[in-house]
Amino acid sequence: MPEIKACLFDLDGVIVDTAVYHYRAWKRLANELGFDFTEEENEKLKGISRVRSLELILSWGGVQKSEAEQEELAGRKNRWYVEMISRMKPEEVLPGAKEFLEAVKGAGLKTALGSASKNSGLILERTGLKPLFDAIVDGNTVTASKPDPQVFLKGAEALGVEPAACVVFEDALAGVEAAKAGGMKVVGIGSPRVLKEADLVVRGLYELRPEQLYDL
Ligand code: B16
Ligand code: MG
Repeated sequence: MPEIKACLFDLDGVIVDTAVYHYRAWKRLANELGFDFTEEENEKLKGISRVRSLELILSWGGVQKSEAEQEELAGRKNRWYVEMISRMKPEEVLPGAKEFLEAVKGAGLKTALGSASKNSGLILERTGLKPLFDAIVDGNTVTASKPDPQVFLKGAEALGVEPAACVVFEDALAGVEAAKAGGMKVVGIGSPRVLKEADLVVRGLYELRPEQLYDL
């Protein structure tokens, strides 16, 4: 087994908690369309692309829209979402995330972002984390969503590291499955009951030290 050389990070739920902003924007959209949207439903959208999220929300609300209308609705939601994330601050980085990124870089490992979001650039800029990533692969560069491994395979390729020498950090089941499908090690962030396939599950990056990555 090759030695670990790179870390690939999901964004929402691992580095920052943008789910709360997604929730507010989707709820406002659902309410405008005449139905409600719960936090439980929002949970099911973690790691899911914007287009697919809207399809699910419309089906839960029992509403049908044409493709052109869906494009307009997704755009409307995104404008509200961007308005909120434009005000994000470095203090919103999840506990231990910045320190862990600095520690893995200090240990000589490469880092990449592997996110479904098309807004990852803005989030990394607002939180001051951009310089800590050697490569960024996100919703703007991928054509297949998690659980397809494309986002992580592209990250490994951008770093010039073989997949087996990469560790992925993921909070969503689809993301853990994507990493496994790509032949990578995975640290799950969340509950071991949900993220069963992960090699190790922790509550947050604050619980981890780079040395632990060599024993996965
Ligand atoms: P956007 P991740 C995902 O981020 C979110 O978890 C998911 O809720 C969102 O729909 C998706 O990004 C797309 O985001 O609308 O900004 O393109 O967990 O893959 O970092
Ligand atoms: Mg996530």
